[in-house]
Amino acid sequence: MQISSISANEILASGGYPTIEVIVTLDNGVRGRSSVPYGASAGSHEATVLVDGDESRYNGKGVKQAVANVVEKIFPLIKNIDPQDQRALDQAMIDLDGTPNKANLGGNAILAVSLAVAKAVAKTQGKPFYEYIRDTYQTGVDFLVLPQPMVVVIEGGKHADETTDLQEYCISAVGNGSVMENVRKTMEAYHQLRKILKKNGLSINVGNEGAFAPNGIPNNEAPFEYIVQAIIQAGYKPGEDLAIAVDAAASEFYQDGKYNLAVEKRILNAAELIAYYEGWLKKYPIVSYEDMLAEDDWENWTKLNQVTKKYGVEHIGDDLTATNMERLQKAIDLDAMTAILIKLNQAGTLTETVDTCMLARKNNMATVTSHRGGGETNDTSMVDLAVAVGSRFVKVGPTRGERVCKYNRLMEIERETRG
Ligand code: 2PG
Ligand code: MG
Repeated sequence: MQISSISANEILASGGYPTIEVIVTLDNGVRGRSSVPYGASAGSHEATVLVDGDESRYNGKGVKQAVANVVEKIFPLIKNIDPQDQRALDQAMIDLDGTPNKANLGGNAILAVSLAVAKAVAKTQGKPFYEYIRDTYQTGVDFLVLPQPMVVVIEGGKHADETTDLQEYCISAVGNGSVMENVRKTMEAYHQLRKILKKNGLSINVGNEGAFAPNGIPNNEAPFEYIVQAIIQAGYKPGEDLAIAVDAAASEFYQDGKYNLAVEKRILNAAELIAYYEGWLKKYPIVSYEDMLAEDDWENWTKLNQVTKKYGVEHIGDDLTATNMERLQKAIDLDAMTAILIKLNQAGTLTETVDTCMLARKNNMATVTSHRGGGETNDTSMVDLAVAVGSRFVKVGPTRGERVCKYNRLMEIERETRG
C-alpha cells in the first residue's frame, strides 16, 4: 500500500483563525481527511503550531507555510513508507523535523498528516477509527467501558473576558453509566445553570468553548455554588450523579513566582493557593483538579498531589505534561499528579499521543482526552483516540457545532459498540 497523493489546505477553525486540513489519498483510492485544533492557553512545552507570522494575512496567523511543508517536504518523505506502518511514518516525520517541539515542519502540519493517513488506512481495513487505533498500538482496550463526558460549563481565564481567573469549571458524570444518559444529565444541569446565572444578575454569554462566561462574577468560588445548585435543580445529586471538575490553567495567572487572582484582587504564594484549593475540596463535590499550579512549578505539584489524594480527587496534568512522554515520566517520578490530560496537538503525532497514554496506563494513571480552547474543527479524532486508549473522560464544551460533534461521535460509538 502507498500514499498516492496529499492535499493540504488552510481552513478556518472555530476561533476564526486558520488551521490546516490534510486529505490523503491511498493508491487504492481511499481517502482520509483530518484537521487539527489549536489552544488559547497553550503551554510552552507543546508541539509548535507553525504560523506564518505574515502580518498582512490573518494577523500573522496564516498557516500557508505548514501547508507548503506538507506538500513539499512531508509528502516526498512518506510516499515510499507503507501507510499501514503508522509508527514508522510518524517517526520519519519526527526525524525530518529534527527539533524537540516540531518547530521546523510544524506540529500542526505533522499531526494533520499523521491522522489523515491513519484514517485512510482504517477505512481501507473497514474498521472504525477507534478500533484501528486500538489494534495498531495494541492498547488492549475492550470498549466495555467508554469515556464519560466532562462538560465545560463555565469558562474564564484566557477563554473569556472579565470573568474568573480559573479557566474552566466542568460538570462530569459520576460512574460508568450510559454515555447517552450522562450526556443528557450534564446538559440538563447546564441548562439549569443558565437560569441560575441569570438569577444572580450575570450574563449568559458564552466563551471560546461554548460554555457560559459570566462577566462580573464576584470570585473564583462562586461557580461552585452555581453548579451545585444547577445539578440539584436538574434533579440530580451532587457528587453521586454529577460532580465538578476544574481546570485552573494556572500558568496564565502565575507571575513572578506567585499566583495573581485578579478577580479577587489577591496575590497568593503556592502554599496559600494550595490551602485555598483545599478549602474547596472540603466544601464541594469535586472529582478532578487540573493545572491548578503553573506548568513548571514541579515542587508544588507534588505538594498539591498529597492534598488531592486525601480527598480521592484526580489531579490532572495538562500544561505540566503537555502529552509528552518525558514530562509524564518526570511527573510519575515526582509523584506530581494522578491523571493526564491528552491533546493530540500537544504531541503532534498519533504515535506519540498513544505512547503517552499507554505510559500513563502502565502507571495506573487515568487519561482525560481534551478539545482545544483556541480553535477547534469538526474533526472528531480525539473521541476515537479516547475510546481506543480507554480514557476516563473526554473534556469538551457544551454548545457550538465543533464541540457537540465530539459528544455526538461518542454517543455514536456507544451505539456501535453496544450493538
Ligand atoms: C485546557 C484547554 C482545553 P486550551 O487548558 O485544558 O479546554 O484549553 O486549548 O486553550 O489550552
Ligand atoms: Mg487545561
